[in-house]
Amino acid sequence: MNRSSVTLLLLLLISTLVLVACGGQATPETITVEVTREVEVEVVKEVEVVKEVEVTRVVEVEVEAAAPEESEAPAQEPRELLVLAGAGQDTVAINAYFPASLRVRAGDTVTWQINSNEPHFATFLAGEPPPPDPVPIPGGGPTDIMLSPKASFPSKAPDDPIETYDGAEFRNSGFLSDGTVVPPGGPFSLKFDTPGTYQYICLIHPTTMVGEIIVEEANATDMPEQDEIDAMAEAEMTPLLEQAEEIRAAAASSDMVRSVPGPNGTTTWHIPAGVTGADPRIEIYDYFPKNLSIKQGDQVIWTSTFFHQVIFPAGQPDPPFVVPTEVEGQPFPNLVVSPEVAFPVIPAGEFDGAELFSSGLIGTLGPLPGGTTFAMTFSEPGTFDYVCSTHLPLGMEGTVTVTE
Ligand SMILES: [Cu+2]
Repeated sequence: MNRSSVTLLLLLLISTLVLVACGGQATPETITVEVTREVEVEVVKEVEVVKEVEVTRVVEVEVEAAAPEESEAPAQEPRELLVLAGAGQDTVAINAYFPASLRVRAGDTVTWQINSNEPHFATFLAGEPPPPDPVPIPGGGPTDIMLSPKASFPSKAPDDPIETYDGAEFRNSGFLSDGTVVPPGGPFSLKFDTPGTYQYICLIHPTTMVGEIIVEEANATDMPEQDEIDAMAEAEMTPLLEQAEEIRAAAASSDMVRSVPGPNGTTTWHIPAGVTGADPRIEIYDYFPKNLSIKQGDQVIWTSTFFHQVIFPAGQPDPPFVVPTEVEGQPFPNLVVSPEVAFPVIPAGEFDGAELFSSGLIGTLGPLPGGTTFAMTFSEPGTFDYVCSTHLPLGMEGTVTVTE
């Protein structure tokens, strides 16, 4: 018999004695209530003590049974892991990270390295909206714009140690570039010390180029090593590159040239400036067709899917996309966008080959100064070259041949 049972019995005995002693007199009810209360309080107290003992015992059993190897295992040696940014060369751009999702341990460092002619970013926004890009040049006129410094350059100062990311503060690679489109930049490294899932984006391809780093405990086992990570990257990349070649071949087919009758017996021709695959991570940065033959008086309409231009330099040098411009007291240059690349230049109603025509920036990335399409009517015979200044280094150029 335990303590509470003894106490209960004892107190019940007392209450019985009291009741007996009181007999059928006028006051027994009051006395009974008082005694009963005392009984209840005592019992509850004692039962609680017993329960506590039982709970303690259960916990002890669980701790012994779990034998928690995982939580007591020592932290693993921190590792340095590599993720590739992009794939494809020349006009083929596969805008994705390889692998797109990576599991690491707290303490590991991840490095992003460019793997395509098209540049990319690896940007951890920490809840911020993406920085606007391009932006006005401070103190400049209405056509003075530059690429966003916040986007273009690393969040880390050159001499600072590698940054850590735990979801609290903006971290950015700046341009990861092999130097084809914009000045060389990267690679970019970031250390992860706090378990969690962290998403990141490419600021140039924000809708399709999204990656994640899943950070597990520092002592987690069964994590992919670099050779497995490379195999995952390869398995994700190969089918996209194959599809891209098919898309490029299909878009370049002469069956795909589109035209409709225009006014006064002329023809209106349609040229895609850039093609996006059914998988939107695949972009072909080219004009389809690259070389078009038309008649005097015909119109051509270009439609941009991404971020391009149609620039007929008319004998002038091709305007560069960006001109890095040093600024006194500023550690990085302003990446000034050539005005005739950024904004439409339409000096006449029809193009005769004498003056530069430009669509400015056209496409779906943004609201862009030139909108999404650009139309030109050709009044003189000749063969006229045109370029996308941004993607000319990838091979984005075309010709329009006008006959009488
Ligand atoms: Cu382009």
